[in-house]
Amino acid sequence: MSVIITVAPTGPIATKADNPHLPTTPEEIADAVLGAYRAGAAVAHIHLRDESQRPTADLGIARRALDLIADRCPILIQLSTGVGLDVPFEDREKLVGLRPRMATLNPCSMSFGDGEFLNPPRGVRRLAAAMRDVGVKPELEVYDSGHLDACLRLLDEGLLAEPLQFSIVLGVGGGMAATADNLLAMVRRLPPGSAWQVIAVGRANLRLTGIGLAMGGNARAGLEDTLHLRKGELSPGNTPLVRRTAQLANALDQKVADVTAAEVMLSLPAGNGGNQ
Ligand code: KMH
Ligand code: ZN
Repeated sequence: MSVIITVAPTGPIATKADNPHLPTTPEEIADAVLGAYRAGAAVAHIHLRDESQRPTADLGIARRALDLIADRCPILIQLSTGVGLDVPFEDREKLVGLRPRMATLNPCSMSFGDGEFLNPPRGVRRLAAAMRDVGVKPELEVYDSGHLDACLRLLDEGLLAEPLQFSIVLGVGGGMAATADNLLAMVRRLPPGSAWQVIAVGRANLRLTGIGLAMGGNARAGLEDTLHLRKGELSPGNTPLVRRTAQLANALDQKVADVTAAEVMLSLPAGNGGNQ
């Protein structure tokens, strides 16, 4: 049995003030992705930052990051359309025009820590249709049980195609708490044949990632989800987090999927002239 490791090198919130090893420029992000690829990651979940480290949907910055990554390694790109809490939905959805192999689709609006994450129903449908029309596979980020029902409605409407691909996000303030009970309840409800991974944010990251692997899920690792390697110890980059996740999988007698295996496991449409 193989597991796919996705590296999430930079998220929407932390800055270098929180962890100086957080990559924020396209060059730093590409270098971080290369380190993660060498440590076993087959997918890279990508957020961009501007010169002030703010989350951005700037197409030039995104294009540059994707090109630099492609120069370094053949990792599969999953572009975040979540981008950041203060970036308008209309700007976020334009990223699909860069035609990454995958992009995130966040199905519902929600409180997100002290902020708001806006994913209006009409915009979500428009984004799902755009992904379907250009052959970008959606990675569905569900933060609560009702978000799964919203995804199943999109499936009924023909805006998504099976097999579906889910991230079960645990530990965001405003979403499900990071508990094994919540994870199990979600996994039980996924359509048969769905690919899934845990995104466990913050302190519960290691424990819930391990539980997800033991349950047969894929895994995500990186500074987007936790800045720490263990309590009180900042991770000196993304590679140590990816390496530890690969070791965890190996200890469970699971192989780490390479890019070719991951493409098959995720039923990715063929590359369409965009980025990996
Ligand atoms: N950090 C995630 C929990 C996305 O990438 O589409 C939220 C997020 C969404 O970043
Ligand atoms: Zn993200």
